[in-house]
Amino acid sequence: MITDGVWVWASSMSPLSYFNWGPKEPNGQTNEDCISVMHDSGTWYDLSCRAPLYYVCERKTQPKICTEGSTVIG
Ligand SMILES: [Ca+2]
Repeated sequence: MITDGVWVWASSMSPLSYFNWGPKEPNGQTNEDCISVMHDSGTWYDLSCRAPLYYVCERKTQPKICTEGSTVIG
């Protein structure tokens, strides 16, 4: 996070377009500027960037390829 309340990817500084905050998160105001993922629920929480953590990889989304007769639902 560079600006309070604006979450960005570290590599590109582009804003995140998806969030999966856990209950009562984010709650760190100016003290918790990084995001981690709960291993059991997959929900997110903000925390200090000084905490040693594993990293998350970015990847491009794959184009949705549908065969004839199928429907995209998500
Ligand atoms: Ca937090």
